[in-house]
Amino acid sequence: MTPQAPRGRRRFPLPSVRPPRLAGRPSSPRVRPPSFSGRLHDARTATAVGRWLGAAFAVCFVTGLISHYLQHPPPWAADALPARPVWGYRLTQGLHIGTGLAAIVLLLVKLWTVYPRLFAWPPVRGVRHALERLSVALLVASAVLEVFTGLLNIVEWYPWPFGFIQTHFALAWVAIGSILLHLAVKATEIRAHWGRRSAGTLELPAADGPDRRALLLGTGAAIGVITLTTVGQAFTPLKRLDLLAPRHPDLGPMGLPVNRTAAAAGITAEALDDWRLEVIGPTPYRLTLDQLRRLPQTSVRLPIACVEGWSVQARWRGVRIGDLLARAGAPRGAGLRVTSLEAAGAYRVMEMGRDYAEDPLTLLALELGGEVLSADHGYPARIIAPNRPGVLQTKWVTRLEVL
Ligand SMILES: Nc1nc2c(c(=O)[nH]1)N[C@H]1C(S)=C(S)[C@@H](COP(=O)(O)O)O[C@H]1N2
Ligand SMILES: [Mo]
Repeated sequence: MTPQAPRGRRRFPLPSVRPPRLAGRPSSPRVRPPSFSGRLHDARTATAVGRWLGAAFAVCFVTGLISHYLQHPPPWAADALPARPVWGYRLTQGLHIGTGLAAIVLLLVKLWTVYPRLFAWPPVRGVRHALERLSVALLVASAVLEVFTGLLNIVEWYPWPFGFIQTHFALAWVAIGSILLHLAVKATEIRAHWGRRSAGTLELPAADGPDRRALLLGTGAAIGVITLTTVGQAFTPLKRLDLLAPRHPDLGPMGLPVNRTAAAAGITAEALDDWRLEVIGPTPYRLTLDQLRRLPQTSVRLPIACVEGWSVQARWRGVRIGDLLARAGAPRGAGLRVTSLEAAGAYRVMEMGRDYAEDPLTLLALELGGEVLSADHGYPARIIAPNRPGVLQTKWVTRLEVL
């Protein structure tokens, strides 16, 4: 509580952010800057919200990098990617979407807290100040674009001409870079306002009052509600609460969501009629579906974890990829290229490093939940591997190539 504030009528005589002295301002009686008072726009509030926002962005950035490099590993890293833990990607991508959604709330609150600074006068006080404002503009623009492109991606809406993946990836670096710059520029202020009872050096004592507590609690409550009503799409014990999730984990053919249907992928009945699995390696061979079914079958429980945040564990049955590769005379440690029957599409061809190819849980699956795969889940055969993004669980597989 502000010591000098009279009880009952809470006035804040020295607002932390107010349009600074009007010196230099053209004296037009009609242009009056709005005046902001109270703790909700002060540096302590900005710091309190900012550190949660920073934490959310940090987790989102790291999990985003994990997702990116699992999908696009540099050549030297492809064989080093681990197939364990089986739930690894499910967890990191769940965190990516969860912290991304939380960051939207935090970003809006943070912008609201600091927006009075837009009215600072004069707008530029020198080179240093100009650079600082420029860096904040970059931070705000990149952070806002980043979270909103991510949000629209999880609902599969792409109202823009640029590619989502490249843009989201590049903006992540811009955002994280400008956050680090912002932290460096604001280090003194952040330090001064970090603690609960921090006294503002330039402003009124920044002790918490009911107004700030209400704002922070409200922000926390909004994040809690958004998390609880979406996290069930990946964290299935809470699936009954996932009212706001774009996907429900068991809504779809065979109790599993589908992103790309057989029809969308142009998989026709004729194409499936003379389907063969072609395996290319030192001793190439082809198999019909019946021949494939007569090979030793393995059952595994593995999740499909979509980059868009939903994930579901399911029981898959099929032939071990390791067995199929060994039969083609693949040397130990070989990688694999998988091609789908799909005519076009970003996920038609997929490669996996040796850790995945050799893993006993990696299957060319023919069944899901004890039934033959449905067309939308990749009939007649699809890849299922542990600790992999959903986009790499290729459906309608027709060719395996030893690398
Ligand atoms: N050939 C092919 N396989 C694909 C896709 C695709 O577009 N084409 N989509 C992938 C994506 S994005 C996901 S999340 C999983 C979903 O598998 P499901 O439809 O069986 O649930 O399949 C993957 N396999
Ligand atoms: Mo996906």
